[in-house]
Amino acid sequence: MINHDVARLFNQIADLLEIKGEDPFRINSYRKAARGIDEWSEDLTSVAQRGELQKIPGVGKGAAERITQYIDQGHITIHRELLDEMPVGLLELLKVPALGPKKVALLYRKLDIHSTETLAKALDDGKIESLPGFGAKSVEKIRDGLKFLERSAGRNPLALAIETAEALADRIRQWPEVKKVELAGSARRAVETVGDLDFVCETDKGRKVVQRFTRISDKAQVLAAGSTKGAILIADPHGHPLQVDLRVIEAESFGAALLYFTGSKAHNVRLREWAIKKGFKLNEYGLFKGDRQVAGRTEADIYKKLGLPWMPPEVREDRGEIEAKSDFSDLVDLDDIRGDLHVHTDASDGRNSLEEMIEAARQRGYAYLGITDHSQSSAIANGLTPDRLERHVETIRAAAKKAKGITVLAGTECDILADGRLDYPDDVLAELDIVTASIHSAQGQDRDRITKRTIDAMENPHVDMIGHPSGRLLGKREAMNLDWEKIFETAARTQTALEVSASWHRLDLKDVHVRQAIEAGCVLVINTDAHAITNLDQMRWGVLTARRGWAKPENILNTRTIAKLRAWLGKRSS
Ligand code: DGT
Ligand code: CA
Ligand code: CA
Ligand code: ZN
Repeated sequence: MINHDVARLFNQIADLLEIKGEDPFRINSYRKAARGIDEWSEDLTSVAQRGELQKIPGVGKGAAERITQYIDQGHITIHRELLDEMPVGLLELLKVPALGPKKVALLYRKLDIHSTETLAKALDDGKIESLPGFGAKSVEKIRDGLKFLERSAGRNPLALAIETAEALADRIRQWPEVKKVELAGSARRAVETVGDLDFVCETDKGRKVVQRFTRISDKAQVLAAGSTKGAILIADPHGHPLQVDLRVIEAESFGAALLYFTGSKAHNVRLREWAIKKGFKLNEYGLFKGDRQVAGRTEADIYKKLGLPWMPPEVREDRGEIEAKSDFSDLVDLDDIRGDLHVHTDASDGRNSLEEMIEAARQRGYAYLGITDHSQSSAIANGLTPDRLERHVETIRAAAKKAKGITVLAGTECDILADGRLDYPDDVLAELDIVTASIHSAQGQDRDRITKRTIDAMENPHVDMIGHPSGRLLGKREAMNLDWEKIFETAARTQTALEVSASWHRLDLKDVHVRQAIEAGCVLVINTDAHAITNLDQMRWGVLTARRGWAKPENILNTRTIAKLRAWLGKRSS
């Protein structure tokens, strides 16, 4: 499908023409054509073969010629010419949230600002305030916009994005004109980082709802406001800027819009192709047979008419889900989780006491809890020496006896040392109910060494699980350079569970590794690595990540009953 690429080129041509100060009519015709092309569900190449390009809304003779040129030559001459005569940095400037083509044009013509660097410099020099139409407020917006662009390409960790989204949705839902509001986009699909939030809102009073939306907070910056959509820039709970898009739509198209704006783009494209094969046309307004809408109110109606099961948003990535012949209704859910097997207490670096952690787990309805404080080499984490561990285990066993309705397992999160040894001797590990082994040091070792460290740990019969296997921290630290194939093969053979760390900083294993591990026959375990009772709530991020890897309850150790868990642990250490 080349449609999206062609539409993007057309929009870029329009932007560049606008910066140049060309005829608004001509600019507008490029934008109209871009919209028509982007919404057209059939590949342009086939349309061109039949000589029917001009049937696409917005596409006239000139646009049709340019599309043909793209198909024949892979580029569009006018686009090349514009890029030749204008600095490429202008395209980057157009990505700054507070800057549209009009403002970029002014900055370029009056101050020769043609890149994010020259923009940053002009901001520092205080030059922009002097331009007509650029008050202190819009300068502030540009400054924020630039920061937003610079900060790891503007992506936010999933958990922060969803927390922000849920708070916004609660507000939006209360407006009298709103019948329904749903989160869409990458956040609904639970992608590990989120570019911007997307909401789809059912209403007959679109303009009014958009107006309310742009006033949702006095700190929000308004990026766009119209009759069908609004966009604002707000701050997430950690003060990072986050763009929020809201689309308003009437009831008969709500499901179609939700489906479209949930994406992913790749899933949409595949679904549209599938629809065409079945003689339908699919867009964000509905599923059509000729001009007649045959579905659109709900996502489920649309999938059903297409002969497909409703697909959970987490699998909508064009990773084989449409062809899968699976209805995905049996993916693991938060309700399936019966316990958490990796938590810390104030015996090492946790904030809460053993009793508090047990009580919090019991209140969540968990059947079991694994206490896994740090081992001796984790000095900054107040890791336990064998002597302290021995006393800690006694305390845990005493508390376990008193705890009602929950089984408490005594364990450790044992460091895998830089030389590959474990941080406790085997006879110490043998006394424990559960052992997680994790790497916390020398993460930069080469692939062979770091892989061998993990594998050696798995070969130890006392080691039940590997904690946060890749060691990555979202947006902060890269994953270790591991040979995943070997890791999965060894984990499957030794039946060592691989953790899906639910900690919002980690999500580790990540989605694609979850899927590979399952295909390799591994057992997974979703743990929070909680260092405080409130962290137990992070289980949901791990479950979402596992669902993105198509995990079912039977793939996840901590969906098992305590009896089955005990049986599994018993088999391993014999
Ligand atoms: P993000 O925001 O970068 O984390 O990722 P998304 O997936 O939320 O992407 P976004 O916000 O640009 O657009 C939301 C959804 O809208 C996207 O997942 C699919 C749909 N969409 C947006 N643009 C296009 C497009 O050009 N073609 C198609 N087929 N779908 C699109
Ligand atoms: Ca988005
Ligand atoms: Ca968006
Ligand atoms: Zn831990």
